[in-house]
Amino acid sequence: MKYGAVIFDLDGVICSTDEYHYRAWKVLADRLGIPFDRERNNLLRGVSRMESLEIILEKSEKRYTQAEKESLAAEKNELYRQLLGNMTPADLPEDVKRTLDALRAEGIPMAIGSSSKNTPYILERIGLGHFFDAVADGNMITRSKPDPEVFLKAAELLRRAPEECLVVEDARAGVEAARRGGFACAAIGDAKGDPRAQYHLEKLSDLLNL
Ligand code: B16
Ligand code: MG
Repeated sequence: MKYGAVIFDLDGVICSTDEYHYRAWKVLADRLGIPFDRERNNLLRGVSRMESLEIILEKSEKRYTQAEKESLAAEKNELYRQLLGNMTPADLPEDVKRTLDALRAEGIPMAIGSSSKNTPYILERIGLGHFFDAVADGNMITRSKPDPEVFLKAAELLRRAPEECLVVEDARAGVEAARRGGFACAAIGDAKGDPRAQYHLEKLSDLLNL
């Protein structure tokens, strides 16, 4: 690994909670009669809960008040947390575990940079509650990706400059956030083909060849 530190996105990179976000939003959208599918769900990757709701409501004919929106976002989060509650360390994919262990053995500092306010709970569920050297998440920022704030916070906590760090992202908004913050980026999953990323990973362990 030629970088001095690695900052991982959480949903869709470390674990498949992106699937749970989709399922929870889908229940809500169906209840409201709003068209929503997996392709539209990709627009929500890396963006905050309220911004995700706004994107979903773009397809609604009804106008919602701020209080109604807050209640809808809370309803989705409740559904999402029920799904998270079933997660165990077995939900940490073997390839991810092997990659994290190999980077740890190399002595590479590692952080999480996630827009999710549920980050501490997810890390605890999958057995990584104490693994990372730093965690920057949706509770610590005011602007979500594509703003670089969460990655800059993670780098600051690691005491590394952006150019020393590699960001790993599955969201197009996250790839853009890395670029704006001056970070190199390895894209995976939905963002894999994004030309703004320097590296394109089939699987997380491809990081070990960089
Ligand atoms: P929460 P990441 C992001 O996490 C998700 O990709 C995005 O879909 C979600 O809306 C956002 O977290 C906020 O999540 O509702 O749990 O606060 O990809 O940046 O790890
Ligand atoms: Mg993600």
